[in-house]
Amino acid sequence: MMLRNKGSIHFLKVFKSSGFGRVTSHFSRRSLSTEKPKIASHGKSGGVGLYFGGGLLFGLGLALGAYSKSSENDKTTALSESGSLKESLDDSVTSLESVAPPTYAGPEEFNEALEQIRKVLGPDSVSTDKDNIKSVSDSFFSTHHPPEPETQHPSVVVSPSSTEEVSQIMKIAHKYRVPVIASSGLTSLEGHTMHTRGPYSISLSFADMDNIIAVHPEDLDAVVQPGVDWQGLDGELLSNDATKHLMFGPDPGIGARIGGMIGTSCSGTNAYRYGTMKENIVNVTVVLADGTIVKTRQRPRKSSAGYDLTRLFVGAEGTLGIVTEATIKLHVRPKYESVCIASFPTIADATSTASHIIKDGLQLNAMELLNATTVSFVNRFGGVTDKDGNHKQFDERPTLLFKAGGTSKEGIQEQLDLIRKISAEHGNLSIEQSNNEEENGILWSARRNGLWSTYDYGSEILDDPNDVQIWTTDIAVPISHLTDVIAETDKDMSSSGFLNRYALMGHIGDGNCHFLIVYNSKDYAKVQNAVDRMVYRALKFEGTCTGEHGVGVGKRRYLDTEIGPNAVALMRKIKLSLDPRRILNPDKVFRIDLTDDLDQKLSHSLIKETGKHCC
Ligand SMILES: Cc1cc2nc3c(=O)[nH]c(=O)nc-3n(C[C@H](O)[C@H](O)[C@H](O)COP(=O)(O)OP(=O)(O)OC[C@H]3O[C@@H](n4cnc5c(N)ncnc54)[C@H](O)[C@@H]3O)c2cc1C
Ligand SMILES: *[C@@H]1O[C@H](CO)[C@@H](O)[C@H](O)[C@H]1NC(C)=O
Ligand SMILES: *[C@@H]1O[C@H](CO)[C@@H](O)[C@H](O)[C@H]1NC(C)=O
Ligand SMILES: CC(=O)N[C@H]1CO[C@H](CO)[C@@H](O)[C@@H]1O
Repeated sequence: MMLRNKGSIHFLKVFKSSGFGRVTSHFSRRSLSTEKPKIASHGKSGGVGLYFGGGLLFGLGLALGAYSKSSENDKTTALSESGSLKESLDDSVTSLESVAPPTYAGPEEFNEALEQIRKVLGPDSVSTDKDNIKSVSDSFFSTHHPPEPETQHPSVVVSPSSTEEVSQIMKIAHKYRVPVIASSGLTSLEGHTMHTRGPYSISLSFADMDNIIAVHPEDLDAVVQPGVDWQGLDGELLSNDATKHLMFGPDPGIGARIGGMIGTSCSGTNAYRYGTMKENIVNVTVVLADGTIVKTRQRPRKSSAGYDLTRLFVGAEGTLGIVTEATIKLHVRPKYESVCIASFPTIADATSTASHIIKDGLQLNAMELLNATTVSFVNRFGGVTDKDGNHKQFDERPTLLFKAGGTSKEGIQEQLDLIRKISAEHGNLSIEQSNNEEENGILWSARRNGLWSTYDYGSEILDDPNDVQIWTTDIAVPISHLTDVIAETDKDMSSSGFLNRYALMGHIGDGNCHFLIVYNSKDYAKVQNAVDRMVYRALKFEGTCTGEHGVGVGKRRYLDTEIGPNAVALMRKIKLSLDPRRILNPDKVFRIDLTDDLDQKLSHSLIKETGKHCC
């Protein structure tokens, strides 16, 4: 690479071997039809534009780099060391200011791409059906909705059935610069699958890639396609004698599938015991932006062979590559499991009980916190019935739910006795335990029905019952700070007008909690401000803006504060290295375009439709 000194033109070698020659010529063609980027050239010569594609050399020797072009007409960014464009291609990180706005396919290129995809997949796997497109464009329970719904949707839903087909699709999308957004279960909550660059955009659906390819009981793993949903997987494992003693740990929203679960690095109530998605993936097959297929590693449970490419893709939200197969860890299902539910006078009593249990080293399978309001929403709307068919009423107090598991009933009873003892020391008001599977389900539904009950509650108390919005936030802090964060947030929320309009649910054993706020659209700004304060509070306590839901578009604004601008710029460097054309799920996790004003526009994003998508 050649780089001249300050004030002069940066000139970069084109990587011939990796198809960048094609890229360059295509780019020149495309750029003629693109709107004028807002970043001006500061280079002394003024005439030489340079497009920056990143330049990170990653473990497998992915051929990556930047390329240049030098035509007076090319209205793309010139990199220079003057003004705000101070970074060079040799820098270790990529600032937002140093990259030109991306350019994407217009209608003609899109149609050409689509024609080619149809040829590869056959017409049945390519749908332009209105309802199909609608179903992948937004969901009523998402915290964020496309601010420009008339354009921010895909024009097609493509459903591949193999890694090879995904690779073909990506080659074509790469060639024509078509944005591709993977969708699996579509239960993510932060606007993860928003087609910000629609309508000439592809929704890549994994509905047809839902096979369990192999289960290896002795190795405690399974190889699955991204369209496998976690409950379906559980059912399959249970239905076979050779595998019924096995389970998969992560348990996010009902309907979530492996591809999206990897995308968000989800967890759920089981993470306390079995870890998050990050700890439960052995290796993955991914298709990169240009169609390259990579297997991240072999199948042993541990390996120290090189960079951890597997985890590069877990939690990447479909921005770095498309997961087409995953080897997942299985665990031995507890032979016996019991659920126990205890109520307390205050949230602080409940959280100190939890801390006490952790300190004592009691290894439970799950430990969940519900606020009094959450329990009351479940009582009213959860529709839980006890074993005699009567409406089940839970004690409307701050509540802890526990799951204890083990190889013998005695072992479990020992754990339950300890829970009872510790709970009593912290002033428990009631405590109830299950005695069989059915009762497990009944008690656990207090947790499971939390979100939907809160939503239903919204339609009862809000001014406009036809405009129920739900803001599902997710913060995590070191366990010792959870009580303080909750208490401060509680005070803030009730004094800023949200009294009895929010529910609290916490994966307390992980220091992770969710506030679910119901509101009418007109109050958007008020909620956003309260959530901002909540997140910055969590950051102050050394926490994170998201413990498990991920960033999507909703939490991009907090990352700079949480991990620092350099860490974000490093993520951007990786993104641009793997996906130089920025076609994979654009605008998620962090900004890739200086001219992107999505954050301001999100406040206009509302949804009027009601009706449940799943469950
Ligand atoms: C009622 C309810 C309860 C929930 N509870 C929890 C909870 O307890 N814990 C929790 O963690 N989450 C929870 N969630 C959130 C949600 O279930 C998780 O984020 C889940 O991981 C999303 O999976 P999905 O298949 O629906 O992903 P999608 O929404 O389809 O996609 C999520 C992200 O992954 C990307 N993606 C999808 N497929 C692929 C692929 N093949 N390769 C690469 N990227 C891909 C997408 O582009 C997107 O960025 C809940 C949601 C709901 C509605
Ligand atoms: C994991 O590695 C094994 C062994 O190389 C391979 O057979 C398998 O296909 C890999 N799994 C994935 C999902 O890449
Ligand atoms: C704790 O719960 C148990 C069982 O419901 C109850 O008997 C006991 O009185 C409770 N403790 C207090 C302090 O209320
Ligand atoms: C943190 C939290 O959600 N607190 C609420 C718990 O429930 C009580 C009683 O309904 C509310 O007053 C709190 O604000």
